[in-house]
Amino acid sequence: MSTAGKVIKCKAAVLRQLNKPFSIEEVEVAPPKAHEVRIKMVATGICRSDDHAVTGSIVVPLPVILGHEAAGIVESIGEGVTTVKPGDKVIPLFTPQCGKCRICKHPESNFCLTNDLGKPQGMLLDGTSRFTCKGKPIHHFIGTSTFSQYTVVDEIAVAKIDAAAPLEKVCLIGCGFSTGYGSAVKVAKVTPGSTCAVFGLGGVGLSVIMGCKAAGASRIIAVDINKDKFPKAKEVGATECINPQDYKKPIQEVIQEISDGGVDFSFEVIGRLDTMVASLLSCHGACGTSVIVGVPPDSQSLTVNPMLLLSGRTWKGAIFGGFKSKDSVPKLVDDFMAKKFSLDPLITNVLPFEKINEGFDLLRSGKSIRTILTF
Ligand code: COD
Ligand code: ZN
Ligand code: ZN
Repeated sequence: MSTAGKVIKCKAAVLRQLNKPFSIEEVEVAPPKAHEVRIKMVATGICRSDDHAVTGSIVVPLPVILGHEAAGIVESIGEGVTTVKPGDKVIPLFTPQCGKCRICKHPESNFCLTNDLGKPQGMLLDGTSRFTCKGKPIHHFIGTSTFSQYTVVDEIAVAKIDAAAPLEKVCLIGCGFSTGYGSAVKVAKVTPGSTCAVFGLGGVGLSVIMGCKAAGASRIIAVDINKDKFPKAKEVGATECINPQDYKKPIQEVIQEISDGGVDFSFEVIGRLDTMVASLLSCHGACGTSVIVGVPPDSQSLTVNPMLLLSGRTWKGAIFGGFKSKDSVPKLVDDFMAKKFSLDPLITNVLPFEKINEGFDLLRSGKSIRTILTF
């Protein structure tokens, strides 16, 4: 029996209080309104940013259904939807692409003005929620809310992908992989033969390494305080791995010494102010480019000496690897299907959705790269 046009009752992981486990609750998911799409979730990754929302270092309105790195199948569509249809395999897009705003029209930028990342409202574009629990509204999370058996997203926040794609793998293209890979190939524009340094070897940092390698970097220096991350970093392309705790001097001095004054491209993929400065100083003062990938805890800021940039450095950052999401996600899935990169090294654990709290424990203990929850 078709569920189109009807309210769907299903299970979702609801966060009601900061720093508390998720509770699996029955929620009601309203049918999609005009220009919206209801999706049956098949697989979702657990990203560090979801955990940042749990701890409050990313501030979002509660109660909320988190999750933003996922893949699923369209269950039904609202009026006027033309780019997806029921049965299509799709990836939700936490950075939407409206195609109309100044940023979408800009050839290089991707941070569409309709995004809900800066000052999150926790609602769909029309300012309302499609989720209720016992009649009370639950907030959306960056327009995606994938920790639910069903979710509703705006049409500008969903991309149709290859019908043959394995959803339990390509879900990572919804955030971690693309964020890292794009930071190397699209934001930094890593050049063949160059030297790179990557700070932080979680799922996103490893994806940066894959991007550096794909772009032809000849040296990739991987930096982490957890040496257990080194074997995997080498597997995906790091040529050397260093632990700042093994040195008395600051890590940027170590990197400058081993790279003739500084690397060509450096990446901060941790989300800490001190490592953003260390990463900046690790790239060459006259010709280096440093990219910020991590988001620091809410409202923290940095003071830097302008001379660090006047000497010729470039300092930049981007969300979602600089990719225009609706255009790029289907192409990244095609590249995955054509075996241009592998997602297997990023997937360390697969758990049923109900074990979401176990998945977060694995992330917090540093034991997992990515846990995929399957529905
Ligand atoms: N020095 C070196 N390494 C460190 C340090 C330190 N002081 N502190 C922690 N680390 C290492 C950890 O051991 C770990 O290996 C790694 O840094 C971080 O990895 P994860 O697994 O915690 O995180 P990822 O890879 O899943 O995500 C990292 C981001 C920085 C990308 C993420 O936390 C973030 O800030 N995302 C926001 C960026 C974004 O695009 N957000 C939108 C949706 S994600
Ligand atoms: Zn993420
Ligand atoms: Zn836009």
